[in-house]
Amino acid sequence: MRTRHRAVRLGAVLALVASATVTPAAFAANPIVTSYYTADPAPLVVGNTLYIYAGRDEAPAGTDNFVMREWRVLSSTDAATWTDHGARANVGTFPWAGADAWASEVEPKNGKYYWYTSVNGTGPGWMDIGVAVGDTPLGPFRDAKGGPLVSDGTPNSSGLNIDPTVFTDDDGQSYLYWGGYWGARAAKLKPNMVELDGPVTTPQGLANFWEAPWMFKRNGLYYLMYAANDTNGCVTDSNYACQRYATATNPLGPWTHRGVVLDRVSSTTNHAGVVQFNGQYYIVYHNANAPGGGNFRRSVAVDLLHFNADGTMRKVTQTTTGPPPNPAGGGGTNLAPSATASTSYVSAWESLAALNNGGTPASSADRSNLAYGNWPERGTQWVEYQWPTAKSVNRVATYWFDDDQGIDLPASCAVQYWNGSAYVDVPGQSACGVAGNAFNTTTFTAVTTTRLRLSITSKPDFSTGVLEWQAFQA
Ligand code: FUB
Repeated sequence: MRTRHRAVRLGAVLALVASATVTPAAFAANPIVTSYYTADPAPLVVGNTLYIYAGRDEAPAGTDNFVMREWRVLSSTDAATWTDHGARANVGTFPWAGADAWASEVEPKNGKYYWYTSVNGTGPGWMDIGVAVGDTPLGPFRDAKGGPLVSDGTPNSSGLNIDPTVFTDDDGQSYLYWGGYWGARAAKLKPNMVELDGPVTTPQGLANFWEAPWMFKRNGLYYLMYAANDTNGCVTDSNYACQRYATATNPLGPWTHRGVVLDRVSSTTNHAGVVQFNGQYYIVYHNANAPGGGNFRRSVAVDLLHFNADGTMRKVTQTTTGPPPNPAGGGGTNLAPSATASTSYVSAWESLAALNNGGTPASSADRSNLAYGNWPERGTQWVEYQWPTAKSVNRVATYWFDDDQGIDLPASCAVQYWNGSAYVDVPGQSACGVAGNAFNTTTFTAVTTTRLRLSITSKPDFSTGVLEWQAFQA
């Protein structure tokens, strides 16, 4: 990996290019773009939209160097289908830089969007951290500082000043993390987001850190995920890398290493980001899986990320299909909280209140917002919502409970409504999904009713359960 970056440095004399204007195009499945190469993805949720900021690999086939001159933006409203917004910044955005549009991340603050980038400055040293700013997630972006935020001249900077990740805590304090060549670094940012506030620190406890940090917070716990390339449970060939992660109770650590969350991918570099969108966690990363792909012709992929009840992350399953569409909660009003729930049966130690208490489960085993279960009943059971006045409903989203004991994911389900004299299936319903660890969305022709029912049929020898059931106004 060291050789790789050095080779890039020697070969990096790149022309500036202007942002291309690209007609938005739709993509789906993994990799999410196959018409050109994308790398170093950084996700960001703004409203109902999930953005991915990514570099573009332009290296011709057979080239053993990065050729990267621009940063691009993709967006989605369901984490499954993507729109290409083209290049929104490039090395020319920074008049003091000349090449190497490496990894970046966008952070919203002060009503603006700050795009922190790795870029090769023309001053002394090699890679720097630059920061551009724009008024919308799509820009236009302009240099926010007139020079690097971090360079080789910054006291205690990393051996390779790349891969910025910015995190803003609940108290409004923002932090910058970055680094490569085994040198992780962290610093507070001033409220203006373009100056470091205090000394650069060296995070403690990030076992085998190599590059590509990604910082986030979940349930009060801080997570720092990063690329490692050790051969002790990470990869068998140190030219490749995995994603390890550590947790802390303070944004500046000390950190406790928790394990590997993403195994090696098909490219030598491994760069990832984590985001919660519509109640579901996702990991975005890159690989070499697009046609003609390679270590310098990488492609961005998206997959589901699941947490265990103790806050640890489950290892990611890398797919070629990508996650199922997840528009749940993204648009539409969830009518469930205003409904009264009832059921054919609930176990005395479980709770019907789980259905509509607004929880966002981390996994199908996550009981932190209560769980509805009907053990030891089997066969077909139901849960139901009743409203005092009729509601028009055309979509539900169900997060199933699975305790790995007597309760398993169901064999099948159906959405029904009270038509005034009987319960009947809602018309035109899409498949009633029974996947674990995600919201299963079922759409149907709108019905106006006071009672909506979820009929659940168990697998033989198991009971069933639900962690959250959302019902959306048409
Ligand atoms: O894309 C260039 C560099 O490769 C990134 O900055 C690193 O994280 C690695 O992915």
